[in-house]
Amino acid sequence: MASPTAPNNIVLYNYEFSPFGKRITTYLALRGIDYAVCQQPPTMPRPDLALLPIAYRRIPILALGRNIYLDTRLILRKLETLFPSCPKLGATNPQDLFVQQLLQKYMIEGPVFGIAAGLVPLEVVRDPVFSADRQGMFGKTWSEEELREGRGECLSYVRGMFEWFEEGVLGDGRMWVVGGEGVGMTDIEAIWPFDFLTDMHLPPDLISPKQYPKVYAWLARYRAAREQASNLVPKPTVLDGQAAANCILGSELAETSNSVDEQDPLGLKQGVEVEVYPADWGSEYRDRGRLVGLSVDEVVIAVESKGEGKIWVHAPRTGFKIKEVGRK
Ligand SMILES: N[C@@H](CCC(=O)N[C@@H](CS)C(=O)NCC(=O)O)C(=O)O
Repeated sequence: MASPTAPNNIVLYNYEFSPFGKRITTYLALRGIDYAVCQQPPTMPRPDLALLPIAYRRIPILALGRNIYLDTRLILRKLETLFPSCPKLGATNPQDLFVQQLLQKYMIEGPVFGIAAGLVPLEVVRDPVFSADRQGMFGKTWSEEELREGRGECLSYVRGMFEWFEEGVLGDGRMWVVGGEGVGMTDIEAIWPFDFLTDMHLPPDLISPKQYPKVYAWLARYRAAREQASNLVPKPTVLDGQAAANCILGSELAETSNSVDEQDPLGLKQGVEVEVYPADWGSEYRDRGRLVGLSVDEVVIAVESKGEGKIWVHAPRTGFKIKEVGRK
């Protein structure tokens, strides 16, 4: 039997209820880009990724050929430059693009996910495997008691976000954040915490379609568009870990640009051995390789994959640390 292949050479490592993963699956569906998915458990270990090998523990991760992209900010940026025959979703005029970029920074680089995660149902942290796995994430222990105590503060913050969108950008009755006929990248950047939060048990006397009809209607339009788009494209090809690794290691590098900015304040030279890891959480999971590329907004390292040649791992600069191995 022929070995399975990944449509468009894309393999997405994801788990179904990942709020970040949904940013990518929604984007791919809306653009009609076909891909393969390798489903991951919501907690460590993730042996499928060790086959590559990737140390980074967050989800999602996207492979395009032998290039592996970490973090949805970078994944969306890369995908937006590819597949020119599928209409792109990014804002096109400078003001809208700035709004899109600011929303991304606030929603991902700001406190939003940490606060939203503080509202997960208590059943979730009653699972000892889950709470042990997430120890230390956002400086929390993920005990039931801690979650109960923090709930009021998290709800106040989240209510403020609903209020802000209801009275602010959606206040004039528009359908989408920067206008237009359909979901744009700005909606993808802005909506995912609302999408995540409204799947949890928010108190209906505080946050519901009654208090925030415009936000809920926007979310309903977004979910309907996602559903409709998903029905128009083939279902993603599902690959197990070995098949996914075979597809990736059996392909070529899809991106080979490799310059290191000599002006970069870190003063790193091309070819030095570095570790790349998230700055906020999961920092003990470090990818190590030779520095291939460094720019204001991206770092690229070549990682040796046991007898299978090198893969390139790409990460955004913001939110990631780069350390030269052996340098004090
Ligand atoms: N900034 C990252 C955040 C990714 C992230 O924090 N993912 C979480 C939620 S889906 C996760 O992977 N949690 C599970 C884990 O760390 O193992 C992105 O945009 O991709």
